Amino acid sequence: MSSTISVTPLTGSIGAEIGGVDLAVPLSNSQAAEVHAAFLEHHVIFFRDQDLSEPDRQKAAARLFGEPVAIPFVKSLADHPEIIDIVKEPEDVGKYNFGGNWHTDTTFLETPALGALLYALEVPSRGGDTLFADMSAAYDTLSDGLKSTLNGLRALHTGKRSYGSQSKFQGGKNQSVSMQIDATEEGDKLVSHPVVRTHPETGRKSLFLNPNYTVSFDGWTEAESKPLLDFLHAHAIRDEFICRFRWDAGSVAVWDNRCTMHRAVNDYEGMRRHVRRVTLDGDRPH
Ligand SMILES: O=C(O)CCC(=O)C(=O)O
Ligand SMILES: [Fe+2]
Repeated sequence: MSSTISVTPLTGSIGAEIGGVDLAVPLSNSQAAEVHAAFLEHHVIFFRDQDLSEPDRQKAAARLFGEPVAIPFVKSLADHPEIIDIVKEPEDVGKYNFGGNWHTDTTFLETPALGALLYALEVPSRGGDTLFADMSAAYDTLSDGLKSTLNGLRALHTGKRSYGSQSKFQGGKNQSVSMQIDATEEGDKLVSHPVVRTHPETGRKSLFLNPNYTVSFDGWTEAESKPLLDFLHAHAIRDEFICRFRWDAGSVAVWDNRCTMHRAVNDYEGMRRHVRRVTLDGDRPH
């Protein structure tokens, strides 16, 4: 079968830019299959010069990868519970930057997101890049001894520092001008996930931990957990496992949240950035 799309890897491990695709119209079956295969192989894929400013079009594009789903705590678009606007205004200087710490989305839920499709409507003239880390490369490069230890462990995840009683948003504080985050007691819930997760579509193993939401290994104290969690978090963001995406208006990123972390770089104080996310429904990690 001759290929109609181009796939240009960004690094030796993670990320590829896809060309020859217009996400605003339905893809042929073979194009959709090639795009999906690139998503699974590269863990995060990027498209340029797209027009998904119509929310229904963005959701239709996201359905190439999974089923759009609403997420708790962050205010969604009116009429589109599966879409959130992520906005930093020029006057949001010094405020919390959404997604600004290394994380995997919604691991505080029993069924964390499969992934997300992020579309850029407005970007600063420089800065505001997003970093992505390959958690299967991070797992593969551990020693056999540590791998076998981690395969027997589970970890506890919670949204309490972002969306619960320890949230900096409690009482409406620290909100950026154009976003609304509702921190509640619901955010304090703890959920347990395996530390090593097997990808349901590729069968590949990856580390499933992140510094934002993982608080301890299940059955260990936080103090006992911290040294090993710190080691794993530092290991996971080694240069070799990371790519960095420079956005333009019209750029799209789609990440596989089952085997990656990401982080929004906060280096554009005084400028506006507006990206829009469709979150995809995930399954229970195994
Ligand atoms: O704004 C970004 O680049 C990413 C923000 C984020 O963490 C997310 O959309 O899940
Ligand atoms: Fe995120």
